[in-house]
Amino acid sequence: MKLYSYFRSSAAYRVRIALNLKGLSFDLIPIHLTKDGGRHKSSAYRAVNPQMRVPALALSTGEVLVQSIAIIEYLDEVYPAPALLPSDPVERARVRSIAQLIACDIHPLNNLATLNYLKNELKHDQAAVDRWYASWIIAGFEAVEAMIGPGPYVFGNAVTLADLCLVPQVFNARRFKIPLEHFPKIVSADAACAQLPAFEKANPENQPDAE
Ligand SMILES: N[C@@H](CCC(=O)N[C@@H](CS)C(=O)NCC(=O)O)C(=O)O
Repeated sequence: MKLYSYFRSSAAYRVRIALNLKGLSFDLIPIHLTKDGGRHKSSAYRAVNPQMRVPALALSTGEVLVQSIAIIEYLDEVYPAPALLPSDPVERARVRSIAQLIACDIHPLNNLATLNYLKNELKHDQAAVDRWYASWIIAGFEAVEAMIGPGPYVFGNAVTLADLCLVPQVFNARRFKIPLEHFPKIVSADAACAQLPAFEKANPENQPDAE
């Protein structure tokens, strides 16, 4: 398999964790999101993913999957161990609700394209963009903190899709210096995940394209 990735992309980070947890080897193809005006906008990459975003996962059959959650659920179906979704339907829905809260309600508002639009099209200054960024993280994390269990991971003793979404979002929050002291359960789940080699290996700082 080939993973089109960018070291700082939190959506690609989710997929890197899933591949590592499942012990799958893959070739990492870095797609720089800012050099040359964004290499994800090249015609070569557009042929891989018409949405021109990372991640994309090219399977050994040549088929290409996009959208991190769809990719992770595909991996979970084809390589079921360790399971990333609980078998109980209510628990599964709870795991997916945290994953979607992060992937659908926080991340798109803070994505590179959104931040660039605020700056370049709407002419907001960096301070206003930073306020925008922080406000969506904080609103989202307040909900996550209220919804998750005492740990060690987001939903108890097993790592789930929810952890795969939370850890990259915490990494981003720290990068943008968002105070996390009001989110002790989030910080503790993130710390528990950090102990696992699959998460450590997927960390942006440990990627071949890290800067
Ligand atoms: N919902 C998508 C989000 C993908 C996405 O937005 N990726 C970002 C990096 S985290 C990207 O490629 N951004 C390029 C841009 O904003 O122009 C997923 O989960 O895969």
